[in-house]
Amino acid sequence: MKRKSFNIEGMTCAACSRTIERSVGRMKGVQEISVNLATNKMTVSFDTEILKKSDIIERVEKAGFKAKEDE
Ligand code: 9UX
Repeated sequence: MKRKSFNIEGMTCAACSRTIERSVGRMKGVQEISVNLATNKMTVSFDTEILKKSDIIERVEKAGFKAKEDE
């Protein structure tokens, strides 16, 4: 299990952050997710044997937002 932070672009309301939480939260291998609308941060705990960071980023982008890994 790994915990990673991402920067999200394109969120303008609380429904946006909930959309991402729901969408990423449904992915197999995701244990915990939270999205902070105010800071544009997403934190995800996930099983590295099932998911890669790029899978998560892809999912966010399919939902209509931009995601970048935080350094
Ligand atoms: Mo409401 Mo957030 O349309 O994009 S969900 S602003």
